[in-house]
Amino acid sequence: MLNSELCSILGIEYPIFQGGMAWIADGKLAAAVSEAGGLGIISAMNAGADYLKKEIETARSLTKKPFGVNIMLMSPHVAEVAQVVADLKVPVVTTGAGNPAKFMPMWQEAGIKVIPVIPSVMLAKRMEKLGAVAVVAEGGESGGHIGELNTMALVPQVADALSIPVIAAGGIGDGRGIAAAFMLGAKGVQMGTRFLVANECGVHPNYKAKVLKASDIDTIVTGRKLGHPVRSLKTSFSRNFFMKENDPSISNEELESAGIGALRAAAVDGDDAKGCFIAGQIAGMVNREQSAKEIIDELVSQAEALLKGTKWVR
Ligand code: TUI
Repeated sequence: MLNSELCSILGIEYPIFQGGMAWIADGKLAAAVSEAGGLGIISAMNAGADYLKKEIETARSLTKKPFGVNIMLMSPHVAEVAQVVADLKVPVVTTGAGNPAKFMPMWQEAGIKVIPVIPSVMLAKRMEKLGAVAVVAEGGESGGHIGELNTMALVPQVADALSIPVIAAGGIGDGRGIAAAFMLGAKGVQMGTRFLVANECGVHPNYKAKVLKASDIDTIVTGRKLGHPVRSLKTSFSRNFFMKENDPSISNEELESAGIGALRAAAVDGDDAKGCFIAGQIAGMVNREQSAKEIIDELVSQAEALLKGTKWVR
């Protein structure tokens, strides 16, 4: 059985996280992944306290196993959702798109295991010092907000610098990616795009169809000029955004306003013209819909076959 110290730290069967995809990863998807033995993660995204409380309740009604909440630190509601996870004592909190330092004492007091997503060694070291139980090292192959480094370079450097476990994310689509991540020093993986097409994922059908159809070169990074690069599928919206970014007559304010609501338009409405369909570079490997359990079982059996004879399979 595929296993690492992450499993005993978190009380999960397999060291596989489902990424906290904004507007996509809800209580139902998180519960399905946790039930299958991984760690399901609810995205608090840009919503307020009421949305998050409802999704946590849903997850708790569907599974007794541990699950996590991802807090997007650029959310306008970050303070209130940070309080909700503390009040409801969710087992695990992951954070993204910023430095969670100011919330960590409150979460730790509530007994929450904090696992920040980090794009660099410097931030990883800071998080370890502040008491993070692990970090997710996310490379630029991933969908969404990305840093400078890719997974192949980032993961071993973070693993060398820390004594807490490192979870690799970005560019992992199957058991080969998991085995490779372990070879780079990771003790677990986080995957988003692969779980986006899970049967239990309630994202708009147009979104799933786009991921299923995507090839290796179908993602693009926009937002570099604004200081927050985001990887998404090539669509009329993202190509248009990319063109605007490279047009000096268009201001940053105008660009920012073009991006508002784009994640929701993709995930909830499946809107081709206004939506930002976030996905990672492995979208080209995701070609069929499966249940969360089928995905986890397949990943585990592929990774076990490759890692047989190592200490990660016992
Ligand atoms: O956060 C993500 N992926 C995301 S967030 C998102 S929603 C969004 N909305 C508006 C603008 C941008 C994004 C969609 N996808 N992944 C985790 C991640 N965190 N990647 C990179 C980082 C990160 C970047 C800088 C973490 C910390 C950080 O720290 C800078 C600092 O403040 O020191």
